[in-house]
Amino acid sequence: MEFDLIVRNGIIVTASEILQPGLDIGITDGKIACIGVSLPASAKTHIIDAEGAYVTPGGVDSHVHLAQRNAPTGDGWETGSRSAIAGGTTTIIAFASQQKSDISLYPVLEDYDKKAKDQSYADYGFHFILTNPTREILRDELPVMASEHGITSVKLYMTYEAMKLNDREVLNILFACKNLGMTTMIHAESHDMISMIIEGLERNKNTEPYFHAVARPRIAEDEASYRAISLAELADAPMLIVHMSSEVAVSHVREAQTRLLPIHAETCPHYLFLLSEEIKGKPHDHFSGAKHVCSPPLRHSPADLESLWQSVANGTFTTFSSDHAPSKYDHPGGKQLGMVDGIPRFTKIPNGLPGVETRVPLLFSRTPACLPAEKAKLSLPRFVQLTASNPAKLYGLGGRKGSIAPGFDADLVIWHPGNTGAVTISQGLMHHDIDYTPFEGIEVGNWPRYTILRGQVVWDESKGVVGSMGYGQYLKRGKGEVLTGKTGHLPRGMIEDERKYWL
Ligand code: DUC
Ligand code: ZN
Ligand code: ZN
Repeated sequence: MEFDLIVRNGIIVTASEILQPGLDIGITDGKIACIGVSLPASAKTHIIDAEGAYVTPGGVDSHVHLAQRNAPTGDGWETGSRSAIAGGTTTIIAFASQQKSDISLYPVLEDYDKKAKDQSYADYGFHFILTNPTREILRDELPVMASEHGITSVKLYMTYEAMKLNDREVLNILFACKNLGMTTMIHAESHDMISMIIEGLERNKNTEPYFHAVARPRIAEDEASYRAISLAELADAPMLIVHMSSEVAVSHVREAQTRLLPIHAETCPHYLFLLSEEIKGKPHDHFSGAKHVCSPPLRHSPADLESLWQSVANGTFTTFSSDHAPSKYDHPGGKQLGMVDGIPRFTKIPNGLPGVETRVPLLFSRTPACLPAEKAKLSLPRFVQLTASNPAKLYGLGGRKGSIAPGFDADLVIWHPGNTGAVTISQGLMHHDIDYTPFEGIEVGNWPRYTILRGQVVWDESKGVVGSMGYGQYLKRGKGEVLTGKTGHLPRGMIEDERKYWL
């Protein structure tokens, strides 16, 4: 067997184990051909010596917003995907967003497809954001989107005037997606709780950025998460609740999982590393807190962070995504929209943070690869599950992305051996087109030395980004796998076959 590339002498980490040191990965035609000891090289084989470092699967970031109409100062495909590979992410699943006035998904896909085509450094796919789920879209268009275009997941919002769906609409989508084997992602916050609190805050002239966190208390996420789970239970459909930040909301997920319901949960770096204190901004410049405005908001207490870390470790979270949804800070069309005639108005600040580049190194920094075992927050296999293998399987890329095994795309991250390679995150190191990073000053014990996408080195820490725009391929995804629980349950209190009377 002749290899194009051999990665020698790595410690390969999979979703279930850390393989013995010193193995080689043989790569042919962009795929992993085999894993072995002292694989033979030919004259044309390129060799990378991992020098005993950990080798993990290329990251799969399943929650990324690029080129969104509602974030004109955010990243487009070129800069967002460049930032991804520089931080060890080789696959991005981004959003094609329907607006309420769109009565068909075809022009939406065409529009987003055009923005991404030939622009991406990373492999990519789309989820649809559904804001106007007409009968025709659910009945006629979603099946074609799944079978012909490989778009097998949708995201729904329970809040935001321009996007929110009512419970009946959510149910309709859950039934449609279940029948098609599509995954439903949901943004769970109670719109009515939030809008009532905002009215009171504005009445009392409490409009600085920090009040964004006050406007969206944990209970708004707790209630909506429980409601979303109930809707999924009634429909007997799999669901993933995105960007979870609240201990109680996560406990609802955990409780559903113990009943074997197919309820998945995602969290993001900012909910594990940052607190609402950040939104207060600098003492002489409270508005700078706008840099940390995202929804759900950063929470108040270190106990909030700790409870989420426990759910990272114990398996409650299925995925760990960046929710990269940035806007520039120092730009009149970005976060400065929240400064109106010299008065801060938190409701006008575009929501969201950059994070596609820092996601994988931040989580890796809390594994035993970077910390003494007693201080580590999660194991290396759990790191692989959360950053790569689980999102790949959940979103229909199993067998191709997210694992280091023969037959998979050769998407790899090679870290620094031993305890070398610590980096303090700073804006100057980033490859996005945003003017700040919310993680400024946080030290990570390691940064990817190489990112490899389909057998090509696309990030080499000593040279920078060496991949090329347009190398990223569109991924037609298959049906997602249910990774926790299973369908086929009766909601509590229903008797056998009760659903058949109304389905
Ligand atoms: N939801 C997201 O998924 N991203 C950014 C903001 C939001 O509300
Ligand atoms: Zn959201
Ligand atoms: Zn998002």
